[in-house]
Amino acid sequence: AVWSDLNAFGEHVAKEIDIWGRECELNPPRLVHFDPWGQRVDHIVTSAAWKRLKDLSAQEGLVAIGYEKSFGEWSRVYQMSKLYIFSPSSGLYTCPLAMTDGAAKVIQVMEEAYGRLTSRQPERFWTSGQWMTERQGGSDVGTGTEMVAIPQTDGSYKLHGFKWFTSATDADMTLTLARGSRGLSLFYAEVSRGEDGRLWGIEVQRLKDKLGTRQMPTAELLLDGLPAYRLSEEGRGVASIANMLTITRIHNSVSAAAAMRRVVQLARDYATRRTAFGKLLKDHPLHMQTLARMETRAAFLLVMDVCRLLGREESGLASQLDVHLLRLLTPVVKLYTGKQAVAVVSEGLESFGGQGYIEDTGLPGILRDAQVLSIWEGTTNVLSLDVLRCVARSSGMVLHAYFTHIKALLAGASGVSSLAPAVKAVGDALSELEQFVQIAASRSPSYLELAARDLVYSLARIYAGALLIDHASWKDASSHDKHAALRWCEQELCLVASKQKRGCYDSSTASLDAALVFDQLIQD
Ligand code: UCC
Repeated sequence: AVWSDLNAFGEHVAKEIDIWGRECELNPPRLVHFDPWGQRVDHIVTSAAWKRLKDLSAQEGLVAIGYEKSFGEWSRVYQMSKLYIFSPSSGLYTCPLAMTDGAAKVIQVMEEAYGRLTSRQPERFWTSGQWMTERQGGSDVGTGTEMVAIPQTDGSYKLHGFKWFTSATDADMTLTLARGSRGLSLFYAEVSRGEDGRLWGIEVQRLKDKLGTRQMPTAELLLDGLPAYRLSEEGRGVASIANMLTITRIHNSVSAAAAMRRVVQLARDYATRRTAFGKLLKDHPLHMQTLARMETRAAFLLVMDVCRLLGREESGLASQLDVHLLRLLTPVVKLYTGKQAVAVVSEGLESFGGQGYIEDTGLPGILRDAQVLSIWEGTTNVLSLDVLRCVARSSGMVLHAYFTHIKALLAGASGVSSLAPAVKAVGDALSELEQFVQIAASRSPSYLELAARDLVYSLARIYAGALLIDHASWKDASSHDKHAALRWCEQELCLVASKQKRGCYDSSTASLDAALVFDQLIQD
């Protein structure tokens, strides 16, 4: 059933939806502040294609599939596979879907709104925003949130403040953080209009002029008495929105893997059509080497493994090991695939030569949109620190789960002789990583902070290696599955260990880094 749905949807994407996605890029949203009679209306005008994509998202169950759970623990893998097919042609409609999915996860007790977010009926379907970023920034939301929530006599609240960055602002509702007497809490608010046509409690100040994601409206909002309901306990806002962040980070990873695959497919196709220096690009070994290095299988497996774990958790089937792995891998995979996407898409554009730089090919937009993947939903550094925090908060149990699972995957492939070099490489890297962790555990927090990025890259590369090996040792694996695993494992897998040996995280390093950045002279 899943296979036939994915096939049919793929056909639809290729033949029709892709054109809608392109239309969203060519007809970006605009903001109309006043109607012809001078009344303030703050209308975000979106293209017909954008609206069609909303209806389609409901009909295809792009959020609903994850909640209907018709395929039990595999429902998330199914839903995210569908989004993977959709994403590069979606005109960025995947962004409101990500937030809608995240909100659905958080508000399951609110029957009406939950029913709308997970509906398959276009006329009922709602999308949700996630308004977290204020003028102080979007990373340190704990201290940067100034929005206040004023309690009302009926138990509801009114929100007052300024949201500096709200994505897909044409949403029907939102989740947002605001400050009450006992710190930050999580609030639910609907976006609606009064009889005079004005938005209730909201003024849209302006739309953002962004590098990419231009298909989607992103706005600055002044909230002045927006009616809202508190969802979390008072002061538990960040912890409560964390569930939403897990979902949006997984969506981000799906989009990153999909963007990479799209550009690889385009580059591959072009190589069979374009002749230079007397032969097709595909017959130039150096060109083929370049495309072969734009590896996407590892990213795909990383993403789908996180979806597998999410599905297990949501079906009540997750072991403690699964829960730990999901917590650890969500930031790891978001961070790693986001960075990979920028590099792979950039290389993909270059493989088209000058044409990769020309707007009407549609190629530059892929790069612009890839750049956001490492920024929103937590930058690379913020997520690296999130990994350190989840290791500390679990007293190392998330890492224990990681080591245990990889060893099990490697054991499953031990009988496949053609994979032996890859199995050895991952096994050696894992030992190095265990040694690193033992040494780092006794060091200062600043030591760990300097190592955080390299640690997460190592976690991602080693885990991807194990997944590629596992996939290649499957009975139906092809020769290129094996080749992909061997190739991946030829790179430096545990860079944090080699950098540690070179003293890269020692106490003197931070001041040397600063001296380099600011051209300061150093005393010998
Ligand atoms: O909204 C944005 C753009 C919208 C567009 C979305 C579309 C994306 C889809 C794309 C598809 C195409 S951008 C906004 C982005 N902002 C962020 O993502 C926030 C980044 N910053 C962080 O993640 C930080 O690490 C913070 C805000 C979580 C750190 O704040 P705190 O206050 O220092 O937090 P703590 O102390 O670390 O954690 C507070 C509580 C703890 O629980 P308790 O109190 O029970 O111990 C943590 O365990 O929250 C819990 N917690 C988490 N739990 C924190 N992070 C997590 C987590 N990731 N998972 C589970």
